Amino acid sequence: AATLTPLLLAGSVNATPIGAPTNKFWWPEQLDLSSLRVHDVRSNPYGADFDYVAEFSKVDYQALKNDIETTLTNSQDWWPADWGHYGGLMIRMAWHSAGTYRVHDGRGGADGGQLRFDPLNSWPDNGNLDKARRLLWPVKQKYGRSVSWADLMILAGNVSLESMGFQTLGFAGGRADDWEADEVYWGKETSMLSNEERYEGGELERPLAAVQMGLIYVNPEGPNANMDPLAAAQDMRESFGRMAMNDEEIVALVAGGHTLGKGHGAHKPADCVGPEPGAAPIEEQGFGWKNSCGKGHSEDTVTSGLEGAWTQTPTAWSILYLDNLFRMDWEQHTSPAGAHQWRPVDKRMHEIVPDAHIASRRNPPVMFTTDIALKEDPGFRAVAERFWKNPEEFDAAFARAWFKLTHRDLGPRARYVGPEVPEETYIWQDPVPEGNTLSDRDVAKLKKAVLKSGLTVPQLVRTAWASASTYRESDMRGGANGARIALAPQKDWAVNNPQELAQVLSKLGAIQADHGKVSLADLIVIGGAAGIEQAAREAGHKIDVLVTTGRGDATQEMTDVVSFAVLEPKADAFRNYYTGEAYMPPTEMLIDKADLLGLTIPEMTALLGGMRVLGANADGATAGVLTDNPGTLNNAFFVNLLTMDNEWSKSGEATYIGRNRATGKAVYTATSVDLIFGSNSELRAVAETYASNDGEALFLSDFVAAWNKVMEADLY
Ligand code: HEB
Repeated sequence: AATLTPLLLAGSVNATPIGAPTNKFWWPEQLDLSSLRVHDVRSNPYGADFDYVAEFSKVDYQALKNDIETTLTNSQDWWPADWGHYGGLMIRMAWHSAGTYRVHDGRGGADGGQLRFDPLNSWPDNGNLDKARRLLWPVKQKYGRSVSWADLMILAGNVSLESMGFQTLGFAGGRADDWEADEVYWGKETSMLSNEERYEGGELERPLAAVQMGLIYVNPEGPNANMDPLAAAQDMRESFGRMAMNDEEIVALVAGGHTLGKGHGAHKPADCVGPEPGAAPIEEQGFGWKNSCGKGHSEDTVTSGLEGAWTQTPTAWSILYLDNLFRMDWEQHTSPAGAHQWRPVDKRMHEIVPDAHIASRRNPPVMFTTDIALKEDPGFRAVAERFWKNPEEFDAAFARAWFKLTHRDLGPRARYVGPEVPEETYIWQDPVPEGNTLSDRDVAKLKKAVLKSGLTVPQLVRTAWASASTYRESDMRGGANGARIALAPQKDWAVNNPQELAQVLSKLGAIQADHGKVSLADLIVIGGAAGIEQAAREAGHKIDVLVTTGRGDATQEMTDVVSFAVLEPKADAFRNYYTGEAYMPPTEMLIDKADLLGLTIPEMTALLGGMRVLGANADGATAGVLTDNPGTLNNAFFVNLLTMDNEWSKSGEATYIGRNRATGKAVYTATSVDLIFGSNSELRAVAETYASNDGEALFLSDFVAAWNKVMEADLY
């Protein structure tokens, strides 16, 4: 009989042997399109038609919560619970699942259940959260497709809080699981827990929010472990600010979270702890950080290296965290793992905390430098003292901040599912009142009215795009619904040419008033559709751009100006717009925007080429308008980009000039986000399909479909 070769046994049957250089290695500067290809439905074992919301709606929610609650106190010998209760561990998992969220690009957060995948799965800050998920596996297994990991991790945090005596505001489900890691920029560093690359002139690089690679937010020992509570406070403000949290919310979250559970640093990590899950040997079966000291768990556990509980009752909700913080004086000391932390100066306090595993042992309460920051920083202190003296205020603030933390990236309330959705609306949910659905006849009438108003095709297209394209799939904020383009801060954004926008909106406003039933939000989209139909007619094509209606108009009071400011485009390749404030080069910002809009590579290509010939550039700029008849919807952009009749040369930082090869005459100008569709081999392949003689019909239908995808992205 044939025997398997050792090579096969070792599993070396990959298409690419380990370590073989990829295109990224050979040509690191090449534009990376991969973020537009992740989350392919082929990776989803439940298939394209799987409707998670429908599945979750059917769950016996109370039974699910009961099962989680039972798990919390059913201590397992392979990972015994501290004080017989897994609540602290689960709350930390929920917070780390949600806490990667960042406002600048809306990425990170609990949705998708990304904590299951590397890099997050293996980040040093997520140490031993692999155990938390494995403890929940029997519950996940029992409910299968009807509860996602993404929901389960957050719900486990809620049930833990409730089981320990805290009243939460509730829970909304609806986070469908991803099946692979998101492509997220987590920083340039090439080693964990370093930050040498992410500060420039003291400013944390956008869109990052964590101060070090591999941390959810900040270093518990202060910036670069400097043990300086005031400097730690600055880091906390910056990082939590990028999670949309203010002083009040920061204090509530940190004090509330550290009311429960403990840190783990029983031994020096170097002596005991094996590789993280991503690097662990196959027989570890997805676990990491195998601990070879003592029992390897319980009183020998090593996670962060910081050791100890903050309160005397770490499995019961209380005011003791703030009470301890303010009543006691704190001195630095070193954990058994060698980490720097704080304990009470008063030695009598060193035996007030029962040990998590050894009945005869008692320990001091501890604080980390980031906890001491709540006492030392004047801003934090004012809030913390108020909470300390008014425990009900503390409870209410923690409940609100916890709900926001864990639901912020789930998108608008329309996406919330389940029996525990709070009645109250919060401004961070970007509320939008309901609108009216219009008949086809109404829409047709409005399209005519808009075209008769004197508004031009570029104006209509630009305005609709400006309204809808703020949408980002990452946290489902922005979009056309609400017509916030007519409100501060959006109406004043440079990219929207405030003066022109005001004129367009006033004309549309008149039509809206005349009609009576249509919302401004719908009318803006109807205007865009009318403009596109008109431009297609100019090219001799009769097309019908369908419009879904029902959008409402938000008011200024419903709009958090500060929180909307982060949606301002510093670059928008589709409008050939780029500013020095963009945090990546133009072509990378193009991919980023396409990714945030949820576009595929063909959709991105068709949209950009279409927007150019429609003359939709910001401020009517002509770069990339590779057509002799702007305002005419055809495939001219692609034909004129790919033709060998023209030759391109650089004319500025990212601007180019195209000259006729025969006459030398300058015919077009363009930017790098135009020329990339001829230069990048994979984008060129798509551009060719639209430039071909049989490509115009395909282009038109792809353009309209992609356009509508953007217009409707925020309708749930
Ligand atoms: Fe936390 C724990 C840090 C915030 C909740 N913390 C923990 C630890 C650390 C930390 C280091 C330890 C871990 C171990 O195991 O070793 N935090 C931190 C920091 C911060 C925080 C730095 C910022 C400042 N937390 C937080 C928040 C929350 C929390 C916000 C919620 C809300 N934590 C928590 C808990 C715990 C912790 C619950 C416990 C866990 C257990 O028990 O296991």
